[in-house]
Amino acid sequence: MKNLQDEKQRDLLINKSDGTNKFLTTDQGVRINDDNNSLKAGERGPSLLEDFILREKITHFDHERIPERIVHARGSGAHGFFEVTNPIPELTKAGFLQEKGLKTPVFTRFSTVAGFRGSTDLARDVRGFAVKFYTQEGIYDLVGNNIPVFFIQDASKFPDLVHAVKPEPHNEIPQAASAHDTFWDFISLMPESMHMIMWAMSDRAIPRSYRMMEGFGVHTFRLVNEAGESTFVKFHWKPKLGTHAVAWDEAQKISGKNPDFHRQDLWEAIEAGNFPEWELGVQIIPTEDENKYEFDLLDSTKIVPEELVPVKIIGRMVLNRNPDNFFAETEQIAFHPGHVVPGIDFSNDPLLQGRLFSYTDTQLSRLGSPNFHEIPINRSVAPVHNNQRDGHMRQEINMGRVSYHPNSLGGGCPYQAKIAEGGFYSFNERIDAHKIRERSESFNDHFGQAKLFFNSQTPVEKSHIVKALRFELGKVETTAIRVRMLGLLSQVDRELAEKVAIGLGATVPPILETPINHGVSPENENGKHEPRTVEQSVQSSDALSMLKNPTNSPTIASRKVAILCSDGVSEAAVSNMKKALLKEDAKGCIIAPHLGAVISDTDAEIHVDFSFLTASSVLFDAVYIPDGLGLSVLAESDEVNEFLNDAYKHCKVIGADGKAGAVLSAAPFASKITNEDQGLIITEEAASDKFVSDFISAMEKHRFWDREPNLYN
Ligand code: HDD
Repeated sequence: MKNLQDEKQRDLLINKSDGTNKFLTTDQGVRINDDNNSLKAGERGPSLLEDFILREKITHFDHERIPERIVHARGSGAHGFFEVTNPIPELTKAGFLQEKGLKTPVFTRFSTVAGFRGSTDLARDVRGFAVKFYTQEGIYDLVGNNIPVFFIQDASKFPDLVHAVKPEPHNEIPQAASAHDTFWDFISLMPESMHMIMWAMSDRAIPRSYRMMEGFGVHTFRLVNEAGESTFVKFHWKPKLGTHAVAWDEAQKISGKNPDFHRQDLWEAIEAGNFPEWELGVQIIPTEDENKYEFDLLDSTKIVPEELVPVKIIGRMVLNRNPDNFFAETEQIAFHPGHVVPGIDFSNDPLLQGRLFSYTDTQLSRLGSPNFHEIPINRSVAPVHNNQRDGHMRQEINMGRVSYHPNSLGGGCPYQAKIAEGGFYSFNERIDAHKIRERSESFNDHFGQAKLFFNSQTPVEKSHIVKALRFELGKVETTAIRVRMLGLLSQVDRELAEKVAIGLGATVPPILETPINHGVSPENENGKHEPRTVEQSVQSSDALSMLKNPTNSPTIASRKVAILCSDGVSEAAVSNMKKALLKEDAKGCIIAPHLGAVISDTDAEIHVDFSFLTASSVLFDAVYIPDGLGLSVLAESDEVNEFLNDAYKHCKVIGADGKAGAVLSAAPFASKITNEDQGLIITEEAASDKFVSDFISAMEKHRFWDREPNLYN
C-alpha cells in the first residue's frame, strides 16, 4: 500500500491556476486588450451586440451560482491527512486502516444544518462533520455530525423534519433558527426526537469552534475483514483541543458581530500553523451482540454508551491546509454515506438506508451532472475505469469504441475485480423476512436515552438545557405546541419540564397529550408503537457531558486574548503578557479607543489591532487590562464597560494587574465579584510572571460557569 504522505500527488490531478504574470484572456484564450470598456458605437453611443468579450464575461457571471445544499448549506472545510495509529486488520480489510503510520489525504467539511449559505455560524444547530478520505482503494466518506444521534428513525421523515426547521414557507422567517412554530410543532408530535432534542438544546449545539467539536458517524456501520467476517462499528472523532462551547447569549451576539466566526477561526488557526487534530475511535460490537442491548443498534436515535462498549482509538486526523478556492473545493465537494471501500459496509438502519439514495440524487441537482465525481475535489486517487459515458460537462475523453461489459472488442476491459483483487463485495447478511412498511417495536423507547443524557449532565449543563428550551419554546407562538412539548419533556424528567414551564408561564400537563407517533402505521392504533421508556443499563455516562470531560492536555493554543489599552499603558505589562501568550501559541490583541498606536508609559508606540468599535468581548476568549497610567479613560468608557460586562456574563477569564483593578471596580458587575471566582485574576503587583501564569492556567479551564445563576443548584 502506497503511503500518500505527499498530498501533491492529489494536486497533480487538479488543474490549478493562479493567474499571476499572465495575459488576461477570454475563455477561448484570446488576449484581451481592454477589460474596462464595452464596445460602443462612438464614445457616448450604445453598446454593440458584437462585443463577444462583454457577452462572454457577463454570461459567465450570470451563471456563477449553483443551488446551495438543501441542508448543511453553510459550511467550511480544509485539507489534511488521516494517519493510522492502531491498525485493525483483524476487523477490516480496508487498506487505509491496515498499517501503522499510513497516511491518507482527507478533505473535511463542517457545517450547520438549517441556515442558508450566507447564514451565521453560531446558530443553535447540529454541526455537520463530513470527512472525505482519498484512499488507494477509492473514495471513502464518513458523513457524520457533532451529535451522535438523530431526530428521526426513518429516512421517510427527513423531508418533513427539514421542512419544519427551515424558515417558514409563507414569509421565509426565521433564518438559521429552530426557535419557531413549525419546528416545535413537528417535534412535539415526534417523541422519537426527544433524545436528539436533549443534545440540540445542550451547549453541543453552540460550539466554541469547529476545532473543538466531537464528531460521530451516528449510524451503526459494519466492518468486514479479509475472511469476510463482520463486526458492527460506531465511529467517533475526539478533538485534541477538547469539546468546548460558547454561552447562548454570546452565540447570538457573535452572530451579529462576526457571522463568519467559525469559518474564520478554522481558517486562521490553519494559517497560523495551529493545525486542528482529532483522534478517530471505534466502538466495536460483535455481530452476536446485535440483540444484547435494551436499544436497537439500527436505531439512529440511540447511542451505545461508552460504559458498555469503550471507544478504541485507531488513528488521527490533522487538518493542515486551507482550500485554495472556496467554491471549487468546499462548495463543490460532494459527500455520500454510500461512498465506501472494501472492508466498510452498511447496517440496515432505515435512516442510513434512505441516505444511501439521497446523496447522489441531490448532487445531480446541486452540481448538475452525473459527472460530479470528475470535479477535482471529488476525484478518486484510485484509477477510475468503467463504462459510464457522456453527460453534462464530461471531462474524461474515453478512447476506443467499447463502452459495455462484457466485451471482446476491448479485450474484455475493464474487467471485474475478484474479491482477492479488491473487488467490493457486499457483506452477505442472511435476510429472511416479510416485505412490510413498518417499524420494529425495538425502536419504541423514545425517552430512556434522553433521560440518560440529561442525567449525565452537570448542574450547569442541565441549567443551560432548561434555558435553551425556555428560549426556543418562548419563541413559539402557538400555546398548544408549548404544552405538548412540556408533556414530552416531563417524560424525560419532571423537574426539567417544570423548570421550563416556569419560564413559559405554563404548567406541565399531568399526562402526555397523546403524541402521534409514526402516524403512517395503522399498527399505531392498537398501541404497538406507543412510545415508551425502557429501563437503562447505564444510568449516567460521563462521556456525554462536556464539562466532565476536559481535554487530557489542557492548552490555550490558538485562543485569543483582548488586551484593553489606552495611552499610558505599561509597556512591561503588555509585552510580558503577549510574550507568554505567544509561547503558548495563543494571541494577545491590543484593543484601544482608536486604531494606529497607543503611547505607553515609556513613550513606546504600541500597535493597536482593533478599536473598541470593531472589537467585542464575544470575539475573544479572555480579557486582560494591563497596569498603566490614565486608566480612567478605560474605566469611564461605555464600550469598555460593555466589553467587560459581556466577558463577565459569559464566564470568561478577566485579568487586571497593578492599578488596572480600578477599571474592574468601576464595571457594572463589580458588586457581584467574589473571592471564590477563580476566573478573575486580579493583583496589585504589575507585570509579574506569577500573574501571567495564573491568567494562563485560568484560561485553560475555558469558562467559569459558576458565575451564572444556576437553576440546578
Ligand atoms: Fe444528511 C448533507 C449528515 C441524515 C440527506 N448530511 C449532509 C451533510 C452532513 C450530513 C454532514 C453535509 C455534507 C457536506 O458537507 O457537504 N445527514 C447527516 C447525518 C444524518 C443525515 C449525520 C443522520 C444520521 N441526510 C440525512 C437523511 C437524508 C439526508 C436521513 C435524506 C433522506 N444530507 C442529505 C442531503 C445532503 C445532506 C440532502 C444535502 C447536501 C448533500 O447531501 O450533499 O442529501
